[in-house]
Amino acid sequence: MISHIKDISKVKYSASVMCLDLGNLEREFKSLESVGIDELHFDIMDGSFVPNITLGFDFIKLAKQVTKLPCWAHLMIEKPSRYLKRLADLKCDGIFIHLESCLHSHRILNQIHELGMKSGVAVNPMTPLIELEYLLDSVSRVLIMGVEPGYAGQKILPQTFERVQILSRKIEHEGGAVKIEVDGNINVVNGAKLIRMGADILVLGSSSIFFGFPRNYEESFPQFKEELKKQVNLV
Ligand code: S6P
Ligand code: MG
Repeated sequence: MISHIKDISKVKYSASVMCLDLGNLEREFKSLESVGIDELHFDIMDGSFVPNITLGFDFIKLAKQVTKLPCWAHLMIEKPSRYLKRLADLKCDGIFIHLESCLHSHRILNQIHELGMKSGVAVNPMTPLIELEYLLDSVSRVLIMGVEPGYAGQKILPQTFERVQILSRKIEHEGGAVKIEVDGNINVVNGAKLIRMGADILVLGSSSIFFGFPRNYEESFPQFKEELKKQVNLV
């Protein structure tokens, strides 16, 4: 595997809120903040763009009340422009829109910026990367989906690694500042390969630290990072 490693100490970790213990959310948010998670990732699904329905705005509202963690909304919905203002009012920090859900993505990205938020574009595993061609100057991040969106607990699709590598090289070649975030089945082995391919931010879900009750992030998060560090040098 041709490596394109970035400094692992600069990798950021975003917690997938749909994988938290939803019955104890306030405690969960505070606990993730105290162990040093970098930010929260809210999967918002409408049952139409994806077959599942998950988190709504009140989850972001609660997170903003009880933590200082940055909140990113991953909008897996039709017509995402309907909800940008609502998210801005909640002080959501960033929004991912799906390339596949927007006919006029540039306009929507501008609206997100005008509302004072950061923007990202999410791409499904089967969408050719060439479709990002004219958007890289307009976003802070690209969210590469390692799985088809809709559910936690899926297996990463093998092309994800190459896709991250191609995108990372392109960004570097063009001197861009866009960050690459990856979402879906981030375990130690996949996470390490993705870091080597050029990932900057990893979305953590059921494959990494969100298992068992009660959750024990004091133990699982440092352990995950430690194992990841070792694995990065092995793959
Ligand atoms: C999937 C969603 C993701 C999942 C995350 C779960 O539609 O966008 O953010 O919540 O992938 O992680 P895992 O480790 O269960 O795949
Ligand atoms: Mg997501």
